[in-house]
Amino acid sequence: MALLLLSTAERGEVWPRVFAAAGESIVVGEASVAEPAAIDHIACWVPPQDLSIYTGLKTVISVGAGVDHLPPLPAGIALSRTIAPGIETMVRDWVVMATLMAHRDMPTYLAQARNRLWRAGKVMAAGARTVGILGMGRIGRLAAASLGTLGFRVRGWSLSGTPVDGVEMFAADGLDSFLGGADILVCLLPLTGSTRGILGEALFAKLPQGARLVHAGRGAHLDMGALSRALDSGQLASAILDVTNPEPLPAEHSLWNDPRVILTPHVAAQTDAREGALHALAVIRAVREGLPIPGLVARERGY
Ligand code: NDP
Ligand code: OXD
Repeated sequence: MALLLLSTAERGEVWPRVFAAAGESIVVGEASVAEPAAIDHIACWVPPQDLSIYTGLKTVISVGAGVDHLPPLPAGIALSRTIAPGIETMVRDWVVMATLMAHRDMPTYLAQARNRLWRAGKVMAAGARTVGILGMGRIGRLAAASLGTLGFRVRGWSLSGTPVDGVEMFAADGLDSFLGGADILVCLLPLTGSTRGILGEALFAKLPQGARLVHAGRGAHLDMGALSRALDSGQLASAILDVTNPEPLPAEHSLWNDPRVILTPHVAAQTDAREGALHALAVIRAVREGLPIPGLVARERGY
């Protein structure tokens, strides 16, 4: 039995070495599959068109943290998302960077610098602002801890509202109260049926006037038209986005030239090739030994 890897050239070089050292079998690329029935795991971003030929398939492993890009899988095939320390710390770092940039008015100062304009605004201490994090999972909790260390007040919103040390937590039904005190709103939600389009007009209207948006979740969380309108009305002061809707953002899109917006091209994190391979090995061993599968996605919740 073997894992089939459908991914980048770099992973295609690194994974076979990691698998060989662990004594596990791997096939790289569908063209190299001699016997489809011998494939019991597939690691990919884009899965094969026809999964039905892999009659022994037990798991599909997303090579990233998200799984929203994958189609629904047939019953009996488990879905695992990659759990890798590098993904989590990279996104944490991007969120800390973007939150500090939003807090210290960097969109304004970058735009001023392009026009050789020397004009100082009021500077506020981190403790004067509350950061509200939508999605307090593995990455949200890590970001909250770092932002708290920098002196920000931090509040978090999750489905369950599970308590987190040092964070004022709100459960799903507490969204309005959560938003009312979020001077900087950070989105770290997974994209599911319940969160698609959540960053829209109604949500922006519940934030304090002049709030700032930091978004590293998924492009489809965001209503881009509502964002432009909220920036124009002053309801939002700025937005720092790693993800857009669509991606890539079309060259003619108005946000490219909007002085209140900073864009990065979905680079908050990239899965390290070795860490991804180690996650896949952990999945293979767990399945073989009947243990809980690392990164298992709950089908009914979608994350
Ligand atoms: P987790 O699954 O660990 O956490 C998800 C969090 O979202 C949990 O706190 C969960 O609540 C909460 N949540 C889910 N659905 C809802 C809902 N309907 N209402 C309220 N809260 C909800 O995910 P990660 O922290 O690992 O990753 C989060 C996302 O970050 C990924 O899904 C991906 O979209 C994005 N990402 C982006 C990257 C980039 O490069 N831009 C890189 C990596 C990830 P509860 O705690 O109650 O379960
Ligand atoms: C991921 C991503 O989900 O890169 O890992 O967005």
